[in-house]
Amino acid sequence: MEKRIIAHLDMDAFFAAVEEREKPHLKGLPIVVGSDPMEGKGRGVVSTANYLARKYGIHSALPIARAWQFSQSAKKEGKPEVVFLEPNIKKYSGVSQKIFEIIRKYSLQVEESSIDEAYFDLSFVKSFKQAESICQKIKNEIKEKEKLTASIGIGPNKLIAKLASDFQKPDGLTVIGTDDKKKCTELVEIFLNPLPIRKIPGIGPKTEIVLKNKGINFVKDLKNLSKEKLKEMLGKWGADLYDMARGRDNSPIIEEYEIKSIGEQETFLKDTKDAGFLFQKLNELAENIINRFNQGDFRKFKAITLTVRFADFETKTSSKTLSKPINSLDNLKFEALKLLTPFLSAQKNPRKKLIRLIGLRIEKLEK
Ligand code: TTP
Ligand code: MG
Repeated sequence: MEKRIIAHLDMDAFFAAVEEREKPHLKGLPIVVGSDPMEGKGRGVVSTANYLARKYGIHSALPIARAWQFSQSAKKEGKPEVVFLEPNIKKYSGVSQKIFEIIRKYSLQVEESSIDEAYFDLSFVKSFKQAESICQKIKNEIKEKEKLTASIGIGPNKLIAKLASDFQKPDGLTVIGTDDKKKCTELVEIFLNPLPIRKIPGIGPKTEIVLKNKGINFVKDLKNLSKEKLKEMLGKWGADLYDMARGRDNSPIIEEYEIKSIGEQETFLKDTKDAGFLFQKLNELAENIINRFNQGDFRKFKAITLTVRFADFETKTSSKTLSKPINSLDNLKFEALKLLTPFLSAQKNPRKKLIRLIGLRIEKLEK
């Protein structure tokens, strides 16, 4: 295989950084973007926290009520209180598009892998040094035009680029690689060995526990396990992990993902069984989904999935594939209602549990 030079860019504290840039009076304060904390009674989660708020122990996906508690404790210690802001996804998507446009000036092969992340191919420049100077230019341009900082990692593949972009956040530029193939492999190994296993994409909290129970804490420990052993422990994915621990990854840059589904969900302020309320919320979800569907270039959809989370967090889904594809709001509302109704009776809710969240998703989109 030809030598590759791959870069990965990840914006720093993205939602919070955009808010900070637009509200100069927030400079130097801890900021959390997430659902309304309602003075500690809020039930949603943190989308992101800026680096000052992270010092309080606040991070993405933390319950917003916990974030509120952390902020109150900090206040008691005489530190500034957290500024809580609600997300404005439309605004962040706009900024995201501008960032991707800047990257596209320097590379023709770009994979937008999330709202604030992209992989891009720089193999055409032939040297890691040149790739580094291009990435420095990208960072400078983002800083100048968008007043935001990004972290970029460069490596011989997507795996190493992604790990490298995370290595010196915020405002980092990390190169793991060199033009000599053998030396490059050595550099990659030196970089990977001491990383905690949790850093490897795909190792989540559950796999982490399985591996830690076997005394595997760092990437270098992973290398003591044969491919067969890893497969036995983790299934087919174990074989990929065997290669990843050695810094090997051939996955290509995927320029365009096909949108496969459109979904929305809502956690209620209070757990409920009120049918009128639930039907109204379901209608609102359907309206938002149809709006997003109409903005895209799909014409019909054929499947619908409803998610119900009960007060005790038990979560159930119910799906229906239609005999004929549909596209109207009324049809979606009607089908969604049919999926929800059994959860309000003994049929799918025999213990009459209250409902905490409902989610609706349309799938099998057709052009
Ligand atoms: P991340 O890149 O994971 O986080 P970040 O950009 O805020 O911070 P970092 O400097 O560590 O990269 O996610 C990008 C955005 O996606 C983030 O600003 C908010 C949103 N997000 C959520 O809404 N919920 C989540 O659980 C996560 C992880 C991110
Ligand atoms: Mg980010």
